[in-house]
Amino acid sequence: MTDPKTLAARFPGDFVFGVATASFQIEGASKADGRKPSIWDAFSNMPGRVFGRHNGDIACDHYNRWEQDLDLIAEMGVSAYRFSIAWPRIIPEGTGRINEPGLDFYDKLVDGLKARNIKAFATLYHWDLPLALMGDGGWTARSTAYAFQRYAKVVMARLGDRLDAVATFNEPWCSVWLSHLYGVHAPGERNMEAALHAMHYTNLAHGLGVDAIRQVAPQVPAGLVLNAHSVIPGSDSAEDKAAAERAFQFHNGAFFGPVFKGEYPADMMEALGDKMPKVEDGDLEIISQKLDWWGLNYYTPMRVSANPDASADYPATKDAPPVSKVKTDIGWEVYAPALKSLVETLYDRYELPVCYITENGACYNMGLDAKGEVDDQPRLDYYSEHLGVVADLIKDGFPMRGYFAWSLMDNFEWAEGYRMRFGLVHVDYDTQVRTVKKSGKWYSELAAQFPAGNYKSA
Ligand code: IFM
Repeated sequence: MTDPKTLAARFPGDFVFGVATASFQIEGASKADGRKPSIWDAFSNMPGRVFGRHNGDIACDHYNRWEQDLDLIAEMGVSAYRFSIAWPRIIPEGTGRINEPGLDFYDKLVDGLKARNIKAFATLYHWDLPLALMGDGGWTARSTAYAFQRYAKVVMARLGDRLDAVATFNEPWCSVWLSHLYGVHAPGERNMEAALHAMHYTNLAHGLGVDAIRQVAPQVPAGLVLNAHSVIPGSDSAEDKAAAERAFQFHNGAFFGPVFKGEYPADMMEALGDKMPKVEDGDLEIISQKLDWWGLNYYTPMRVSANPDASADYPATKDAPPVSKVKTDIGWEVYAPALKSLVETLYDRYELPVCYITENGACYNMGLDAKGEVDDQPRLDYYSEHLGVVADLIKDGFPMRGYFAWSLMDNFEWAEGYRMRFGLVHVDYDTQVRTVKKSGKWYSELAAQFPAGNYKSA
């Protein structure tokens, strides 16, 4: 483990150290003040979709405890908070009526951050699509992209004067492939044609969202958060290397291509183009507007080998075995060098603006010990190792501007329910008591040193 002071010396004084959460994962109060169901309320209440049929009805009760939670961030000395806004609180049916009490909640939250001198990094979409939009096909419908644009305008008109940064989407890979192709996330579809429609309309919604931000609150730096995959071939064979390139195009190129190059990957389109929706004139220009920043969420590498099955869908790959023996409790390989090579590869292939690591962290499920403390040394080691890589990237000249730990506190881990814990802060779901873990204390010692004196502003 690295001493926080030694590590701090490797970051510029204006580097942003923050913590991250998302609305559905922490807020609870799913029926309060005019909120209507999202696709995750429906999905989590269906048998067999989420572990233990856990749902977001109460979660961390953050909707009622937000002041205490912001106090906790401030006490930890953390100076930035990345949170998401729940579309079903703002426009409960997705289109139509605007729900003022929903806007009031985020208004108070942002004021609360400002009062505590904490930077506000908002995400407009972290997967809680208003359920009513499924009537039109959800993300497989072009109309959802325009509904998102209107929602983005409404939010930015109300909060834009106080936000430090805004992202349109969190991890479109999850709300597209994991939700419409692999069936793991809401709405649980397994269909390539549907997934390709969701891909294009999500990309379009991102571009229309950027338009909305620039029209209503042009002073707020606009970005997009991507969980880019560090794709590593399972062997040196030509087949596995080709498989890794296909996987790169499918998992990364499907989003980075249109957003940062104004085009979909050619091989992918050759293989899957007949299942694509119509890409209308002007769509790619809307999608590829210049961004002020981008966010990288990184946890684990993706190792692939070629799938010899001739009938396998593009990208025709199989999982290859992990190299590192260290795994987190959710089963993800711990391998920090992949973060370094991922950033290098992405800056090599695309013209990218400045970067924030908008999520990084580890799942370990240890609870309170007899002394009422949580000794989560493996999480602390994970942070220490990955932050060392971020410092190396800075040393190598990459424009890394900040780092957000995922997550501030244990929360609803999607299909895994509450059994998987990513928090720096432990949550007792019976009592809602928050306990800062050993990793949280360590992170706080590091983060509290920022912003440091004499830093140059961006
Ligand atoms: O909990 C999620 C988060 O919502 C998005 N990024 C990955 C995290 C861990 O799975």
